Amino acid sequence: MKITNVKVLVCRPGRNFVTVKIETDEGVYGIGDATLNGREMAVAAYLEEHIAPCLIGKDPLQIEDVWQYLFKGAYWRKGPVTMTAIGAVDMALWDIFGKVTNMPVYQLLGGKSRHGVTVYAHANGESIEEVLTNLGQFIDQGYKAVRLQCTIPNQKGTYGTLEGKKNYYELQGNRPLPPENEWCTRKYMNFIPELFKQAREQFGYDIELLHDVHSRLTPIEAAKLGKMLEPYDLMFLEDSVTADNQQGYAQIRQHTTTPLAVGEIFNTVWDAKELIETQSIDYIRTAVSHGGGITPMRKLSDFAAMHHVRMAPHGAPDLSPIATMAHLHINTWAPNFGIQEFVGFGTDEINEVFKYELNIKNGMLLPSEAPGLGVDIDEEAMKKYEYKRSYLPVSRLEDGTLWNW
Ligand code: CS2
Ligand code: MG
Repeated sequence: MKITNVKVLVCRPGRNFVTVKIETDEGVYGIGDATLNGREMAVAAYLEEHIAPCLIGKDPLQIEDVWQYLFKGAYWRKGPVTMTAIGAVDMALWDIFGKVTNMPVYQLLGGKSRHGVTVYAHANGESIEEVLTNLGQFIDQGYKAVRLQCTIPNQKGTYGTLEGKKNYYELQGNRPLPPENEWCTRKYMNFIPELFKQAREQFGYDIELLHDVHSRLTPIEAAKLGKMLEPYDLMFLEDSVTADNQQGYAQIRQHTTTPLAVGEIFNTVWDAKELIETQSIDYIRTAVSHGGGITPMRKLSDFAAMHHVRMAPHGAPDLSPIATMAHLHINTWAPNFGIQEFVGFGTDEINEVFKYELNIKNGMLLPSEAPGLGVDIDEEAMKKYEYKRSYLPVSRLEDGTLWNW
């Protein structure tokens, strides 16, 4: 079996997605998600110009060797652009492997470790009242875990919430230049414990609650927040600090028992090595697309399991349904699966382009039994939705200092 063609497809059904399609001489093809939010065309060019020519003629079932070839063979390792490109190719090859063997990818990884993948929903709002109304609705729908994000009073533009009551906070798509948000740590710290206090008062302790700080704090501030939130028993506090300096998490750890999660911008297992080895985190959030594919996710999962760290892959709307389905397979298999972020089912436009079936029951996604990843694309529909340059916001302190968004 040989790879005969590699297509790089860019489209914008409401937001930008980059998709790789790998075709073979036997008519079987595989697809992978190569979307890197706000830097889409860098990955598309990397794939088209630097990866595609090397794949023609290769055996698509030599998945490990192709992965090593693209990682080691480029000399320039790592980084989000490189690893997202490799990740998409790797996903597509696992998809082909599944189709050729007529098995779902979770089966090829080692089979089912569970009958369903528990997810957490997003309850966002411009006031505590609004967040709690949304939380109540998710509980009624059977969700077992919900992330809470609320607009911080007197602060312009808060992560995870959108004016105009849009649910998909990053689906705005059309941002010709990065919008700017404001950040004030004191306003945030003064407000956020109250959100969780009221959530627990109203809904009790059966529901798992989560929160994403989006890297806005320093380690000692994160330690303080973790302590303040201890009475409200979070499942995890996400990205309280950037992990560029992995030792920061050890510092947080010394002060609080609030479980910690990080990793959605990680590209390799090396980004998490110290965090995992020192057991400074509880959940690793690396995504299959940005982390180089299913092949390294499997290694990451095994490495994390040895250190009591569980998998909680990133699941924001900028991951296409292909990555969502790949996560579903990894999570069905991974013995140390923790939880999956889930922002809901795609919009009509997204579902016109990506063909997949997601079944949710009692807050759990059920494994897909289709061969391969269980997702397809409609290339004709993709043509209707042209790419438009778009950016994530940037963040500044009130005095103008550029901060982590
Ligand atoms: C986030 C993301 O889902 C999350 O936890 O942190 O929304 C993130 O901001 C985007 O995926 C960036 O593209
Ligand atoms: Mg996050």
